[in-house]
Amino acid sequence: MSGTRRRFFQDAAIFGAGLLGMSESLQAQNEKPMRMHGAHAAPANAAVHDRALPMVTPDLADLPHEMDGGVKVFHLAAEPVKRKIAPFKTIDAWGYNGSCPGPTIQVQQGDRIRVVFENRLPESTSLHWHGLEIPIEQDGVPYISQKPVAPGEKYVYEFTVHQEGTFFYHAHSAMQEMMGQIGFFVAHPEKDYKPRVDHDYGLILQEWAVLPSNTVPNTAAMEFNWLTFNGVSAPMTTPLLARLGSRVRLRILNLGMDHHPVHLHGHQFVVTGTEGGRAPESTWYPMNTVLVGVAQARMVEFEAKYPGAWMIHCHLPHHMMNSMMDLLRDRQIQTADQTDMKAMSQMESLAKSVPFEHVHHAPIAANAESVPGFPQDAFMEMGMDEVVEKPETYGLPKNWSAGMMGMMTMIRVLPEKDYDAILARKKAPSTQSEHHHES
Ligand SMILES: [Cu+2]
Repeated sequence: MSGTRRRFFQDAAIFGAGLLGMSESLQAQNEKPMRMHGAHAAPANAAVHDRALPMVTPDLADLPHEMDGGVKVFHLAAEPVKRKIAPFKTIDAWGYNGSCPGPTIQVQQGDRIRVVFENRLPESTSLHWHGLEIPIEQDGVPYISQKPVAPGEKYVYEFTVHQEGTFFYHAHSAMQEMMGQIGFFVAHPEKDYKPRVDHDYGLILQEWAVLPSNTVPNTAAMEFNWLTFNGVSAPMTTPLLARLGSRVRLRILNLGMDHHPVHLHGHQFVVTGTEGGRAPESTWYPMNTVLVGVAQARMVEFEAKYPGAWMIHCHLPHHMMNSMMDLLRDRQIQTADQTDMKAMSQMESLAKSVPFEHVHHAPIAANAESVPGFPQDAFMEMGMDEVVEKPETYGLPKNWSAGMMGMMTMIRVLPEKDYDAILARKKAPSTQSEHHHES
C-alpha cells in the first residue's frame, strides 16, 4: 500500500469516528483501499475500488450494526435527549439513541436491513423511511401502514434497499419531527459515483423555537430563534476539513418548517443529486447557493481549489444568528424604539451576562448612540474561541468564533501540512487544550 493511500485510510478512519465511536461498517470500509483524488495509486481490486467513502456527519455518530446471516441489523430507540446546541443553551429535544438528530445509518445499495425499533418516548410513535421504495407495511405511518408503536413497545422494520442516495428516517408525526426526530439514511451506490470524491459530509438543517428561560422547543411556533446544523449552532459546529485540491461532497438535508438557501463561500458547486438519488451529469451547472426545501436533500460537489476557512451557511439573515433573547432571560429588547438608550444598555448588559469568557472585538463609533437604528450587529459578535475549541478549529484566526452564528459551519481547505497537523491533534487528545492562533 502506498504511503498516500495508507494516510488516506487513516484520515477516513479518524473523520468517520464521530462523537460516539465508529460503526463496524465504517471500520470495515476503512480497512479497504480507498482512492485518493487525482493520479494516485490504482487499487489492487476493482470491486473494492468502486466502494464509496463513508459519509461523515460532523457532531453526530454513526449507528453500528451487526450481521444476522445476510441481514444488517440496527437498533434504534426513540427517546428524550438533552442536546447542548450552544455553549450557554441545552434543550430538551427528542431523538434516537441519546442523539438529536439521531445517529446516521449508512448501508450499501442492495443491502437487506432490519431495524429493531424501541419506543422510549412517553407517547406513541413510528419510524418512516423517507424516500425509500419499500413495501407499504414498512412505511411507518401510524394507522395507515401499521399500528402506532406504544411507549415501551418494540417494532421491527425489515426491507431491501434497492436505491442509492441520501434518505432519512423520521417519526411520521409533525410535532415529533419538530422535537428533533430525524436522522440520515445514506445508501451508497453499488458502484461509486463518478467523479469520485475524497470527502463526503452530511448536514441536517433544523430550526427551534425555544422561549427565554425555557428548554423545551415550542413545536407549535412559526418563528424560530435557534438554527442548527447537525444539532448545534455556530460556533459549536465542527468545521469540515478538506485537503487542498480534493473533491468534496456535501449532503444537505432539511426536515423543518423553513426552507434554507445554503451558501458556500469561495467555490462553485454542482448539484449532483436530490432526495431521489443521483442526477445525470447533463443536469449539473455551477451554483454557490442551493435552496434546500422542507423534506428535501441536496447533494453538491466541488473541487476544493482555494485554501482558507470558507463559510457554509443558510443565507436567510435571521438564520445567521443565535437567540439573544435567551441571554436576556425575562427582560425584553425595546424593539419599538431602537434608538432608546435602554435598548443599548440592555444589549450591553446581555453581553456581559453570558456565563463564559467572550470578546467583543468590533469597535463602535463614538457617536453610535446618536445614529438611528443602532445597535444592529454590535454586541452580537461574541468571540468564544476557547469554549468551542477542538482539533478542527486549530490554527483559525483569533476571534474566529465571533463571525459564526446560527446555521453556519465552515469548510477548511488546507494544504497537506496543515491538514496533517490537525489529524495529528485528533490522534493526540492531550495536545488539544494548547492554544494556537494565527495573528
Ligand atoms: Cu435558513
